[in-house]
Amino acid sequence: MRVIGTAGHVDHGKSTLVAALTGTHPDRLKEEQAREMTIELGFGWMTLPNGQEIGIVDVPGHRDFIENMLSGIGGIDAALLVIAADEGVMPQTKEHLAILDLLQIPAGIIVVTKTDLASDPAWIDLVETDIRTATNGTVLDDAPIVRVSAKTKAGLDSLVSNIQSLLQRKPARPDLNRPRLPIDRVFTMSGFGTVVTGTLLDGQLALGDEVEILPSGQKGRIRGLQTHKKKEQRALPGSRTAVNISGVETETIQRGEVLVYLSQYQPTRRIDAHFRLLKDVSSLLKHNSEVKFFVGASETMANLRLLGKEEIIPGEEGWIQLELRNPVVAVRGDRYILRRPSPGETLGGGAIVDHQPKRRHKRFDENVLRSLESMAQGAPADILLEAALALNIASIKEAVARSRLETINAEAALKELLDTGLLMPLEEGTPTTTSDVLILALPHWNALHEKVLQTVDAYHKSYPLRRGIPREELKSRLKLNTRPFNALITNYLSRNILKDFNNFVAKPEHEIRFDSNEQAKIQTLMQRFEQNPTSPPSVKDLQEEVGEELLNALIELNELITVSSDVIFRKQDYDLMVDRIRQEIQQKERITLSEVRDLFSTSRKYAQALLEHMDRIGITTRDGDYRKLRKQ
Ligand SMILES: Nc1nc2c(ncn2[C@@H]2O[C@H](COP(=O)(O)OP(=O)(O)OP(=O)(O)O)[C@@H](O)[C@H]2O)c(=O)[nH]1
Ligand SMILES: [Mg+2]
Repeated sequence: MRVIGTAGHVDHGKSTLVAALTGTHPDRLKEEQAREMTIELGFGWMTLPNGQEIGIVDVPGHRDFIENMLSGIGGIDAALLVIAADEGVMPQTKEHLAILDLLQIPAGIIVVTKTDLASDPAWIDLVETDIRTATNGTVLDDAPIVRVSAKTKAGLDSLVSNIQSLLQRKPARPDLNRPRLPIDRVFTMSGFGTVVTGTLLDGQLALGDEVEILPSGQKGRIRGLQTHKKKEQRALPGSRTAVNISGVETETIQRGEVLVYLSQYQPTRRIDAHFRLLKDVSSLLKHNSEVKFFVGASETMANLRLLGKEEIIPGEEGWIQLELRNPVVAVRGDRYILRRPSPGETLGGGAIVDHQPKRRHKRFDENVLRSLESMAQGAPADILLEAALALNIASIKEAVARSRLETINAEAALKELLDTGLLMPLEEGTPTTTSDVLILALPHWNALHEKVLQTVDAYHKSYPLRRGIPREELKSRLKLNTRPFNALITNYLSRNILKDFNNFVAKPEHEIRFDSNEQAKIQTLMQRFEQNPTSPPSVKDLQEEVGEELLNALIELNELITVSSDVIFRKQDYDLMVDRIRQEIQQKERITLSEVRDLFSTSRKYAQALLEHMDRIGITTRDGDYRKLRKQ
């Protein structure tokens, strides 16, 4: 699932563009409609030409509402920076762009809209030159520029195909098995109760699960889940998600709180971070400033302590420690924004380096600065996990080599990742940093697991009369090499997720079941065997009579025994004949083909097929015209 968001100066046409894309105007409040201005976040969704549904967050452009914009922009996969052709780059174009850059939004498109108001294309060329100057060196440096008019609909198709190809190129949000939903809206729905919405990150939510709202710590249960107004059993990471919670009152939940599973996250009141002060802010940043801190959908006042410096001048970077007035839920790596409370101004932002520093740091301690430096590089476990993610299925040795970690760090990282289940060994064996054991990072494991179950299920649906899917076929559908495939199947068999017969695997609950029509066919077929047990109809006849699938099912179930490509007997007739031949040879030491033929009053064809079959499976051996029992 994907979510994109708008950005740009007030009145430049963001909401009108969203309305043109989705068919629904995102401004819902009376006040918004009266003032023709977005105040709160707006939401919509659309289906791309490839069938993928995406959510859209529409933000206000007015400078007074920039904090509302911040609460919705956090989890988006791509931004549409909307610029009106008649006005060009304006103050909040720049401010929103700076915010997208500080948050390191993964992708973006620059939309020059209202082109119907700028009749001279040369003017739009000038506007674009201006835009390129503004976006130079930011996350939108090489973003495509698309010219549209939401009024005449010109250029909208091109915008949509740009959105599609942009999202196709960017990986989906990972599933880290620890969902968090930064809440950007809370409301009561009559008949249902409390509903919270947000862009889901880092994991899935499932109906019925127990959840917690942090930092307040209230517990409840998921009564309903919706994505794009459709009911779901499960919400996927990266999707706009509405959660109906039982057990928590609407009034007790604040926007900015986070919905999580129990004991997976903890609120924090102190944060270490890397910070960049924007280059066109009005003044330098001093130690001990009061600032407003924004992360996820939350905001709080904070006291800022500068580490290793007396001040940061515009355009410069540094280390900071924030003491938060109210607790927030955030983790290392999250991007944040700082604003000056009054007069309101976006100062800058960066990445959280430690979300739970143990102490108030001494400001000029070389050790503290060095440790922040190395934490910013990433903890060894994160680095190893990234390496495993990049490799997909690989040996531990390969993942460690790719991570370039020193042995001692790699050992600790490996242990941590195996203990927390973020790395899954696919094979038995001691998982040391030098071992050949194949591993898989949890998100890939989850994806592979879904795919295995789906593939086997789909096969059972398509071929209900088969015992299972051939191993080779499953392997090729999963696009796996032999070793990882075998490891995976062995693992599944040992955990009873699949069962196997020779070269087939199946879901444990799968059984061949015949409907009444099939049962009638089987009965008729068996009567034909009954009439001539030792000279039954040919395989071709049987196939014509009941169809290949049904015939194969009876063979699978051992009701029929294939003796040659053309001869099939009923199990009971086959058993009798084999026993009889065995007895005859025991008495007379040997038997000829014509004796067998006469013994069962059948033809040479059947006698020969049966004897050759018995040779093949090791009961008899041929000696000239005779068959003898094979010596044990
Ligand atoms: N002619 C013309 N007018 C447009 C176009 N797009 C938007 N407008 C008009 O521009 C005005 C502002 O549009 P909105 O979509 O509300 O702008 P916005 O960017 O959402 O504004 P805020 O949310 O307040 O920041 C409205 O009167 C729209 O009708 C367009 O493509 N052509
Ligand atoms: Mg708007």
